Amino acid sequence: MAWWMVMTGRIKTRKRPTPFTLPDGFRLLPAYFSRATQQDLLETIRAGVRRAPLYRPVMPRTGKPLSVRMSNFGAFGWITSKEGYRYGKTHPATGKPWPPLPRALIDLWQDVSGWPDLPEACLINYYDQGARLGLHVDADENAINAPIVSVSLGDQALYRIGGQSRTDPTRSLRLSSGDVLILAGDARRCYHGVDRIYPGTSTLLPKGGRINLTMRVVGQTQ
Ligand code: MD3
Ligand code: FE
Repeated sequence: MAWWMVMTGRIKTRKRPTPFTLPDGFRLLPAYFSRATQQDLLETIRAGVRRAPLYRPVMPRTGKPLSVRMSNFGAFGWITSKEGYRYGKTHPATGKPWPPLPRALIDLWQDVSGWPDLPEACLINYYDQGARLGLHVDADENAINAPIVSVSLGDQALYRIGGQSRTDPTRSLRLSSGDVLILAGDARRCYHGVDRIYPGTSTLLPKGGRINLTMRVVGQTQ
C-alpha cells in the first residue's frame, strides 16, 4: 500500500453523522411558556382529565396497548381501537363529549399557527418514565395542510423527526417543559416519534412524567 493510501484511509472511513436539515415548516419555540403559565396549564389539564380520564389506547388489529395514555379536549378527539384510528366526538370509555378546548390553548394557536381556522382537537398524551411513541405520521386529519401545534410539559423527551419516507434519515432533539413546536408545510407530513423520557428532569409534575398537547384542525363534521 502506498503511504498516501494509509494517510487518507482514516479520513475516508471515519464515521460521520448523516447530514440532516430540519424539514421546511418545522419551528421550535423553546421555553415559550413561563413556569407560572405551565402551572396554570397543568391545572386546566387536570380539570379536563377529571371529566375525560386518560385511557390506554390500543393498536388497531392487534389490540396491543400503547405505553402512552391519552385523552382529548375539543369538539373531536383522536381515538384508537382494534378497528383503527379515527376522530370521534365522545370519550371511548365514558361516552361523554370531550371537554372544550381551553382558552389558553386557543390563544397559543392564534399566536403561533398562522392558520385562519381554529383547531377542533387537542390530543393529550401522558408519558410515564418508560413510555415511548414509535415513528409515525399524523394522517387521520382531513385538513392535511393545516399546521399542528404542540406543547411539552414535565420531564424532557428525546423526540425524533425524519422525512416523508420511513427510511429517511432522522434527527433527535430534546424537548423541555414549556417548549412549543409548530409543524407546518413539509414538516407536517414527516415521520416523528418519542424515543424516551428523561425521568427527574422537571419538577412540574409532582409524580414525574411528561404531558404533550397537540392541537389539530380536523376538518370533519361528524
Ligand atoms: C412532527 N406526539 O401525538 S408532538 C402525536 O411528544 C405525537 O407526544 C409527540 O406525535 C409527543 O401524534 C410529538 C410534536 C409533533 C406532532 C405532530 C407532528 C411533531 C410532529 C407531525 C408531523 C411532524
Ligand atoms: Fe404524531
